[in-house]
Amino acid sequence: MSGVRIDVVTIFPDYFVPLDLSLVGKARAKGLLDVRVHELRHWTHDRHHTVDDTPYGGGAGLVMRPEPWGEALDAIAPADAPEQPRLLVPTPSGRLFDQGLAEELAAEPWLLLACGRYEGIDQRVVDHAVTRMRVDELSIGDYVLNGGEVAALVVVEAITRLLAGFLGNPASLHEESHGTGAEGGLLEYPVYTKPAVWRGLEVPEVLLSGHHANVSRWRRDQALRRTASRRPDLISGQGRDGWSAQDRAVLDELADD
Ligand code: JAH
Repeated sequence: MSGVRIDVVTIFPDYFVPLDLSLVGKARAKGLLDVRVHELRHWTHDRHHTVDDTPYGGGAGLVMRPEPWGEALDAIAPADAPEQPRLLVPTPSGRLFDQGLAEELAAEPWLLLACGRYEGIDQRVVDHAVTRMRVDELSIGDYVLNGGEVAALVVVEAITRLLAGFLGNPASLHEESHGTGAEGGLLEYPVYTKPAVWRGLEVPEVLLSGHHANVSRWRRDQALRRTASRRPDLISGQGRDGWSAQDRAVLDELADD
């Protein structure tokens, strides 16, 4: 297992302190993951380490200047080197980052996350990078953050738990919400643990029955109901085929009311 190298470029390296903790920290300790965080201001030359300037064409806010980014990318991934990273740029206007893309990225040897701030990075940084490396502008959802750092953390964590799973406990990775495996595309069923009655609320009887086929069917029905109610886009996206007779019965019943 060679693992994944992830370089991160940011003006706020402190955002990435959590990567030393927990599962990400363990994956790093095991050699599954090699994260290197770089401070963009290292590649500035003026006394104030300026990384931003006013936008051409006017308008509010500031834009990240291209020169420090160009020097950072050249230093981390020299243009004449045979191997190049896949450049990932978090931005609200990017391609949606989902579980499928997480799985794809977990199979890459080398990723470079470029975290912008302000109104974003001068577009020529991406336009130049595409001449020598694969580039994806990524969105983790339809909301605006103050910069790409938090989105980059999300991307690193989603990838890391897949790396840990490849060696550790692959089964647990497959039966969860948004997995692309057997139950892929459905939300999780509700889960319960002891005590069997808590504040007058009972655990569903079937889960105490020991009847594994009934438990499986109940969980599948719950997952379908939840998904139809909370994320109908995930149901319609799958078409009419691909459902079992029992799945169809549940979905048809939900469609009636
Ligand atoms: C905001 C640079 N999809 C979430 C997301 C990702 C990045 C940013 N905002 C939201 C962002 C400002 C500057 C990136």
